[in-house]
Amino acid sequence: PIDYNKVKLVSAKHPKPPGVKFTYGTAGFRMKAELLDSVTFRVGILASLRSKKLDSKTIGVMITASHNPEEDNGVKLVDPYGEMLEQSWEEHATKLANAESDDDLVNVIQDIIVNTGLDGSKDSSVVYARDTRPSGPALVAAVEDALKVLGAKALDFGVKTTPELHYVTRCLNTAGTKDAYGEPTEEGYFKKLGDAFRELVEQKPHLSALTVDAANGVGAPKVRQLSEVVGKFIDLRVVNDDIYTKGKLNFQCGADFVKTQQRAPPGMNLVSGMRACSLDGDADRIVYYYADEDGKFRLLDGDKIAGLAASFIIDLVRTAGIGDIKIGVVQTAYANGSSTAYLTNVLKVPVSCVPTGVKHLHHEAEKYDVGVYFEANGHGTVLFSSHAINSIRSAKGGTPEQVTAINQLSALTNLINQTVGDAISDMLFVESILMNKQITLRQWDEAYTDLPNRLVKVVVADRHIFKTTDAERKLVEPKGLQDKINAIVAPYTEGRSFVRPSGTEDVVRVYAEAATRQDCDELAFKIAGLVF
Ligand code: NG1
Ligand code: ZN
Repeated sequence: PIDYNKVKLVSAKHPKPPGVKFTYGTAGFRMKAELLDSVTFRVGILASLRSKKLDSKTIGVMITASHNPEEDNGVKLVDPYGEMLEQSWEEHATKLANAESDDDLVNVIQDIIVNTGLDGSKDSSVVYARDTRPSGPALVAAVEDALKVLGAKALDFGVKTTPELHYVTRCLNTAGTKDAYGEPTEEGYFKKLGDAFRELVEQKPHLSALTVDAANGVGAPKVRQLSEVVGKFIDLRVVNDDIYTKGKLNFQCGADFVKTQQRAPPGMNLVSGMRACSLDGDADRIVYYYADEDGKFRLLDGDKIAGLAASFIIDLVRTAGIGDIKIGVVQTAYANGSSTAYLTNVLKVPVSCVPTGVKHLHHEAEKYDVGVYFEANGHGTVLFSSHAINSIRSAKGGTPEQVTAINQLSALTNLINQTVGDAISDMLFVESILMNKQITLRQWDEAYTDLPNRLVKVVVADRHIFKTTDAERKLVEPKGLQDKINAIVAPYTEGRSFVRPSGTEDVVRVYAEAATRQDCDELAFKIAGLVF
């Protein structure tokens, strides 16, 4: 049973900053690190409660603020199979974080116990990890205090990428079952990826070196470790790998910088012929890029990865002769209009549009046998249903081509991290496709031409007054604003624009695309002016 007096005593060492209102958003709790001590302690408590609720299955806790500045941090929970925390528990998280006093905290814990019908006397088990942020160790200590006071089994997974934590959580909970996902260790993770990658590319000629911008984050040491496993097949050159100098994390580098600035990180010296990609601060996003013959920067973002992935898998399934496999792609409103047109008209694959946030994409992708989902910013993965996996594993194949395609599909189910978007796994996935097709980044890029687009942040007094519908593509509130947006967009050729409140920052985001760069910028400017 839970010793509430002890909870209060330890909670007193992790006091809530008065007056601050916390919300468990699309990326868990995320803000300036100095505000997070009490939140992280309480998330530790929630992790233990969640484990008790789920028959002592292991729950994951990740401490990271992804692509956000180094002085920020964040904390989120991972459910037993590596998914995001079940939505109904987000509310419990928010209530726990906002309990003003230690007594209130105990009341909220007791409410959660009653509300969810969990048995407080059950054992609990929690695995946790952090990225390279300097604030990480202190926040880990806060989680550990919580686990100790609740008597939870605590597994410190150390400094890891977010997707590694998702992976290990699933491994721990499936060990010894028919759904076993892999060895619950970092070595197991790299071995699983490495074996699958080798299977896919062993016979293929090598490509030129790939420069990997690791955002001065946890991706740097991890890509180096990966290199030890796959170095025979792929030449990885890590840049922006300084995880020790203060202030460097995500600063003028990384996937978010490259995607939003639409340029290479300064200092990379991207020249024509080079192949490059950028990870974000916790290595769950990746974007590719190159310079064309004129030295002009060209981005291959999450939409381009989704197109490449879908086309490769469609071909494999067709060649393998496995019928009855429904392939679909899931995007958000931020997907470039040209990518949606390419998927729909050229690949002829069904496309769904869902609200921003991985959980929405993930759930929608689960509706297909093979569900490809990517956010334009480079976060995404491919999900294989158990029907798809069984069909692939039981397929025999009559011809050598069929056998190869079946083996490749089977390897893909191991290469792709099916718990969450994973920059390292996605990078190997992309590389294996490029090696199989023997194509350059430029040739990949030729599938379709992006419409010029612009994403702007607008700081407003209260972003919560903005309410959206239709997968966030239309505003329902403030009343009348959507009509004004429509009127502004109407005259622009291939014009599209929408406005939504961010779920991770205190801003409203304005997205615009149009046939020309000038039109697009003008459109974004006008719509931002409306919102402001
Ligand atoms: P918000 O702040 O809700 O726009 C951002 C990204 C999402 C997602 C989350 C979680 C954009 C436009 N939005 O969400 O795609 O990645 O962060 O990290 O890139
Ligand atoms: Zn991230």
